[in-house]
Amino acid sequence: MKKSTTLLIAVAVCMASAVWGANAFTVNVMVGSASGNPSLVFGQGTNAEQKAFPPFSAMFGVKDVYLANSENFGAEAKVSGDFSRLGTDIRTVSDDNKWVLTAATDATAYFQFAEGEATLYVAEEGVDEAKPLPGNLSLKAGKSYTISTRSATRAVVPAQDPSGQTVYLEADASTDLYTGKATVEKLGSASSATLFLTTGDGPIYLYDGAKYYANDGTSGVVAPEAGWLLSLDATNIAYSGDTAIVNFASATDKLELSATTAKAYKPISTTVCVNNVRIASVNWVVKSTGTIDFDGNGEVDDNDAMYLYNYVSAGCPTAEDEWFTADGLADFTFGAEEADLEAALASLQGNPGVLDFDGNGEVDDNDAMYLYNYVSAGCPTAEDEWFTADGLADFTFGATPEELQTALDNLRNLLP
Ligand SMILES: [Ca+2]
Ligand SMILES: [Ca+2]
Repeated sequence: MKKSTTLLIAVAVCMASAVWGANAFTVNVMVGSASGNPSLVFGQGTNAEQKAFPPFSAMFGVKDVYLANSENFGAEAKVSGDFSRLGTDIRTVSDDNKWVLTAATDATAYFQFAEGEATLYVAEEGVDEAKPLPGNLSLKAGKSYTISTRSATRAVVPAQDPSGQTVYLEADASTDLYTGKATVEKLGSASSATLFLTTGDGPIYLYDGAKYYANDGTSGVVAPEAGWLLSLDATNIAYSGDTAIVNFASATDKLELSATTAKAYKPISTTVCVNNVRIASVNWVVKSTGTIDFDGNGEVDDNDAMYLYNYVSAGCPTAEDEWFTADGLADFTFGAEEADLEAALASLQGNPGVLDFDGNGEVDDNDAMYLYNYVSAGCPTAEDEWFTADGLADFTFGATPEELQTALDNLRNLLP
């Protein structure tokens, strides 16, 4: 009985492969907004190596990860093979391939095919059934989501927590910049390392404690005004393109790195190699708390304000409240299509914490009106000094000056 069952399954799998075949494709993953640069790219069977732009999540292959990159996993290498997949994509076209997405904070991920197409399914950790991968997916912090071309796929729990390789930069209130630190263990007694730096946008400068180095090979003592600043205890930095060769300044077995940037810059990734062995990849990410561009069209406008108004009016229904559908967000909006409404609902339900703009512990009419007033004023930033917290007060009830100020600070931080 057991044998025949096995045989039946084997035949069914072969037939499925023969009928459907497996396609080459790549998918762009945008986090927090459907527009702009992808944060990640995954796929299979593509020729070009994809640069990794890891945000606060990391996607890596499971099936062939150790085989395809075995040369990167010497016995001394201290990183999991999983991570090497970030930059190289899965080359083998196979229905057995899986990609595991994990999130360190609640977020909405948007998926768009960049090349080819395939029918994809997603299985959430702790949920038995896989479902067709939607155009946008609400990710819950700490969960893993396994994407596959197989409808019967089960969620894979990653062997290594990718968040351990990601540094979330925290806001420094005194400078309005974001900062974070990482420690990389050096390999043996090596005295130098090669750093590979990748970024979605914005320049990266290196700082050795005395001089600033730019990637055109120049250096100076004046701090750069914009971009990423990466400090490290190194000397004799030779920085060109996206590669820097550095000598360790101290003989300790650790390399200390710290990064500073402004909110506007997308995540960067630092890969440290010693003697041609990758010893660590650190992803530097400005801590994201969500967005008020609920439909992900790249703008915060009247529609976003009305989605929230309608959502609050309906009592902030969660994903479990199946009576509430995306159409329930449509009142008073203009030109919002079904996809916009669905994206907005996913965003609203996926990031409930950020909607309590005034921090009074509830998402209520006042929060909806702050956003309405803020959008009506043209979403003024901190540079627009003419706009003060009082400008959020219209149509609210009982909002204190402190709550209005908290709401304004939060709304400014949530601009895309
Ligand atoms: Ca929008
Ligand atoms: Ca509130």
